[in-house]
Amino acid sequence: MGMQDFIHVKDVASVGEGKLVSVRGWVYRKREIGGKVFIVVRDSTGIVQAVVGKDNGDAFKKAEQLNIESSLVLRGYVKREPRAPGGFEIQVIDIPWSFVGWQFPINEDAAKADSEYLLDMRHLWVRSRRMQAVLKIRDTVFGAIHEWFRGNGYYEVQAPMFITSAVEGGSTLFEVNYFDSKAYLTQSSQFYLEALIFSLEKVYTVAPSFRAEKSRTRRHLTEFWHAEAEVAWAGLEDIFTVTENLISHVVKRVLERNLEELSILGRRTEPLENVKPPFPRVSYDEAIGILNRKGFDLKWGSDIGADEERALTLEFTQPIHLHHFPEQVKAFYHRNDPARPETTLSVDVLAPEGYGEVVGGGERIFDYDELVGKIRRFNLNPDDYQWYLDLRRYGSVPHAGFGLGVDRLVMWICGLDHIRDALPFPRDMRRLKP
Ligand code: NSS
Repeated sequence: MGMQDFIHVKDVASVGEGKLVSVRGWVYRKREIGGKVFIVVRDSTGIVQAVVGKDNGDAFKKAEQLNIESSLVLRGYVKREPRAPGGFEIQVIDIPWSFVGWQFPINEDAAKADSEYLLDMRHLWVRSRRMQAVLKIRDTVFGAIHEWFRGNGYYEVQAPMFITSAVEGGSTLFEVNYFDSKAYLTQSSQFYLEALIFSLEKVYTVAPSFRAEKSRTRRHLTEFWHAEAEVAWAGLEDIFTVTENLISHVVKRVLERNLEELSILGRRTEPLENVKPPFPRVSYDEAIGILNRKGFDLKWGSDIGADEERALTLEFTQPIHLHHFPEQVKAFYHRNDPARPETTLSVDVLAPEGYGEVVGGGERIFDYDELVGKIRRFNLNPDDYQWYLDLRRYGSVPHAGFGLGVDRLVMWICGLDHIRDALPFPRDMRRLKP
């Protein structure tokens, strides 16, 4: 039997009444009433009801034995049936292949009762309609990111995952044994992208980043997918433009391709329909003002954490550019604003509806002495950044870039409560399996 002999479940309705079809899939639901077995069959495209009558002895016996998630191939005639999902069912004439297997360990009660159990069972739970919907949206998101960068003159590059110095601070570095010495897992490909702009000018990468996040929050993973870009001759203004266009493009593609999946997730589309450039710009100073008027008590210079971000984003219907953070809350490589040196030419993009930070970026220090001075001011050792400093010794240029947390973007687009549901096999401080 070749592939061409089978149709996908979503195409059953369009084949038309009376046609003989074969489908392959898994048992989504099964019940036996009035001498008939009703099987809801699931494949990667959807679900369809199939009916096996008692008069059909051989197929009936096979159907009776099936468990939830047993695999099967069935053949039958398409019939209009308003009560079936999708309005059509398959009247089965035979089941040429089935694998009954063990009792599936996840049932609806278990699913509702305990999210830890579902995480332990993630290798099986990825079959659920919810996970299927998230994974399809995630596919659109990754595809749209590549599409946008490639359509806008960026070269895709790859950076190493084993590295020797911190980009985003030592406290979240994962150390690994590297033969007779030690190495770390990368927190960000940024420094490598900075090296590559001198070759290719506009570069991007989509890769894992690793952070030893010791707290468990709704939006932190220890291994996350990072879409990062770096551009020669670019400044903060360019990062505003690039990030708002990129994010708007991704959201537009999801709205074009995934309305069905958004509906399976119960996700309202209206907040996504609002996403169009330009995004409102809010300076750090303005943000402190807004937040303190809303009852926070923030001093200038304090960090804007998850609670503050949530409150701030609820004031807007679009993602926002939060820019000009004080020096002390941003990593050492951020360029200070010459017009206001206590602040940096930095930006975070915050997703609306309380979701908060999905992007961090801005201008980089391109002057050698300024960079060495700031490394020292941050109590870091310039010797740890030798090759990075070389980029300021040879043909240095103003440049800027950013990192987009793709899992966080998927979390917001899907309207999920927790980042771990935005990817198939999440990693956090307590979870390395499955
Ligand atoms: O730490 S960032 O804010 N910035 C950087 O890593 C820069 N070196 C990127 C660059 O300019 N090339 O992280 C960027 C984004 C952040 O906004 C989040 O969306 C995401 O990466 N991020 C995370 N997602 C999930 N889990 C964790 N732990 C996490 N940390 C950052």
